[in-house]
Amino acid sequence: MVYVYLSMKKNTSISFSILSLCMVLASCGNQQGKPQNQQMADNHYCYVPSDSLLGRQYLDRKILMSIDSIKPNGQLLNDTTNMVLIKGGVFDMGADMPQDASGMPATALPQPDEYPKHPVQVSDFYMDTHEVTVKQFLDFVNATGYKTVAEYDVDWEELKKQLPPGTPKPSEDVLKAGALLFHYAPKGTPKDNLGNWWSFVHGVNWKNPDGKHPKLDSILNFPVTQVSWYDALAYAKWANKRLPTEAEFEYAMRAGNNNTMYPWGDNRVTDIAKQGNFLQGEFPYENTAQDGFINLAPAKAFPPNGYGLYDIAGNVWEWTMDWYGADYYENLKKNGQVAINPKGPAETNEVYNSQAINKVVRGGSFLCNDNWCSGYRNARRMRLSPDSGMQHLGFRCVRDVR
Ligand SMILES: [Ca+2]
Ligand SMILES: [Ca+2]
Repeated sequence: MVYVYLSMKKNTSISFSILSLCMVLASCGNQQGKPQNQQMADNHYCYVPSDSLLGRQYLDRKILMSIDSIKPNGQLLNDTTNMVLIKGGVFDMGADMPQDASGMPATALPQPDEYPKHPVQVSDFYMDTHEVTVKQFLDFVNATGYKTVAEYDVDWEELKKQLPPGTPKPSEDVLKAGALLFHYAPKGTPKDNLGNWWSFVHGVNWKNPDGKHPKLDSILNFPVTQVSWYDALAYAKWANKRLPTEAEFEYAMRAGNNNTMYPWGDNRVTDIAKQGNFLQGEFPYENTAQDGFINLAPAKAFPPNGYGLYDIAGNVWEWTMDWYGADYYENLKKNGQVAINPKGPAETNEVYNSQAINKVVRGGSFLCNDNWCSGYRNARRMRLSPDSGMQHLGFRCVRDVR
C-alpha cells in the first residue's frame, strides 16, 4: 500500500492511501561507518540500479530498469540553457523563527522536523531556472516513448506484495490508471482528512493534469504536474541532469541570505504582493487568487529569487532526490561536523506512520498559505510516496559542475 503524506498543522499529519505502484531511490555510495563529512564527500548519485543503492529495499526494480534504459539526449549533454550556476558554500539548514511571530499561526512557523538547525556544505551546481514545463516533458516523451506511472493501471501482483497477507483484491475499476486531483471543499468541511479535497481520478496524468482534457498546446508553458518521482528521475536522466538534494534545494532557495524565513527575506507573505503563486483565502474552502492565479501559473510568472530561480517558492512543489527522514537533521547534528553534500537518510522515516515510504518535496505550491502548509518557507519540508502524481507537484533539475 502506498501512502500520501502531507503534514499540515504543527504536530499533525494526515494520510490516506491510494493504490498504485511501488517505490525507489537511486543514490549511490552509502558508506556506513565513516565520519559524516568523509562519507558525504565520497558519495555520488547515479541513476542505475546497483548493489550500492541507498534504500534499495524501497526500490521498484522494474521501474528502475525502465529508467535505466533511457538514453541521455546527446544534444543536452552539456547544455546549460535556462540553468544558473550556483556557487557552493556552507549554510545553516533548517528552522528559522521570525523576530516577531505575533499573530502568526503555528502552521506558518517551523515544524518539528525542521529542527535542529545544522551546518551544511554544498558544492557548486547548476540548477534549472524554472520548473520543468509540459513542453520540456513532451520533448522527453516524444524522444523516448516514456510512459509515466500515472498512465499505467496498477499491477495487483506487485501491489499485494506490499500489503498485509490476505488483503482482498479491490475491484478492477479501482486499479485503473490515474492521479490525484484537488477540489475545493464546502466551508466547514473537517480538515482532518485529505480525502475531503484530494481525489484519485482515473485518466488524470501529465497530459490531462486537471482532469479537464486541456489542449496540450494550451499548457505547454506551464510546469508539468502529475509526475511521480520516478518520472522526474527519468526525465533527468534523458536531460543529462539529476534531481536536487534536499540540501541543494534549500541552499538555492535561500539565495545566500542567512537564516531568513523566505527566499525574499523576512517580510511576511501577507505583507508582500506577488512573490509567488500561493493561495489567498482559507484553505481548502476558497481562493481569492489575489496573486492572479487560482491554480497553476505558467513558469516564470513571478519574480525570481536572488539566484535567478523562478517559482522556487510556490506554484508547484518540487521533487528532491532524498528520502524523507523526520530525524535526519537530528542525526546530522549529533555528528558535530559540517555535513558535506548530505543526500538524505538510507531509510525513510516518518513519525506518524512507520510504514510510510516518502521522498522529500520542497518549495510549496499554489495551494499554500500561512494557515496551512507555508511551503514557501525556506526550511519547510514535505514528503510524498515516490510513485504519486499530484496536481500541485512538479520538479526541476540540477547538474554537477564538471
Ligand atoms: Ca495563487
Ligand atoms: Ca516551485
